[in-house]
Amino acid sequence: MRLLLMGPPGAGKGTQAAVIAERFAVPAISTGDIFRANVTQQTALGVAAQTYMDAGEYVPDEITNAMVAARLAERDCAGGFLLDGYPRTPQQVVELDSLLELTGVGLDAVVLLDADPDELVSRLLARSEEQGRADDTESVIRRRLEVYAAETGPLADSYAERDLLSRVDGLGTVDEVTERILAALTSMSSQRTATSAP
Ligand code: B4P
Repeated sequence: MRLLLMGPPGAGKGTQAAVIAERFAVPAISTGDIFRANVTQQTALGVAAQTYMDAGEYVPDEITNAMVAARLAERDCAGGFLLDGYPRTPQQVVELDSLLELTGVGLDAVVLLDADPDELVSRLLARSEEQGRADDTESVIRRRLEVYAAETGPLADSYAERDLLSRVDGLGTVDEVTERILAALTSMSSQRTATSAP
């Protein structure tokens, strides 16, 4: 299973990625988590990423793409992976396509999780009380939502044109959303089987 999980900040990508990846026994790869781990350890990558993250901006493509290429080359990704929060820009889509082309495999599905902006803001503010993440202040959250709408939202169309996209409502309990994602993946897989049947 090679799966992408997309969606605005707060839609529940990180939460669902852990559950869905476990279900399919593939690694969940969150670019946000990798950046945060590097920021905590103050590596060169973390130092380069921190200013962008704290402001709610995307880390530049060349940094992000190199990091993902290195991660996908690790042995645990050979049988599949779930990418959470990557790609987020057109250049990242191009990079991922060429990485997959090199290995001769394609994506199985792209799940777009969505929820209305008020719900997104309130979830992230609740998280800021629990975890104190530097980018979960209200002004930075609003900026992250703007950046998502301008740069990442439109990418869904290109995956829809390739018949890879499934839109899933991110409102409801975590279990309800998980069930919706699994149902969407099953439905996409049966449609493909029906289409490819002689
Ligand atoms: P991320 O860590 O990916 O941050 P995010 O978009 O806010 O998603 P996150 O996974 O944290 O939130 P989620 O929706 O799961 O990225 C952080 C930063 O890293 C970016 O702003 C950027 O600077 C940089 N970055 C990352 N990837 C990049 C890339 N590809 N290119 C460039 N820069 C990149 O969940 C949010 C909250 O909702 C959680 O607290 C959760 O508990 C709660 N929640 C989840 N499901 C719920 C439900 N059903 N009901 C109620 N609450 C729920």
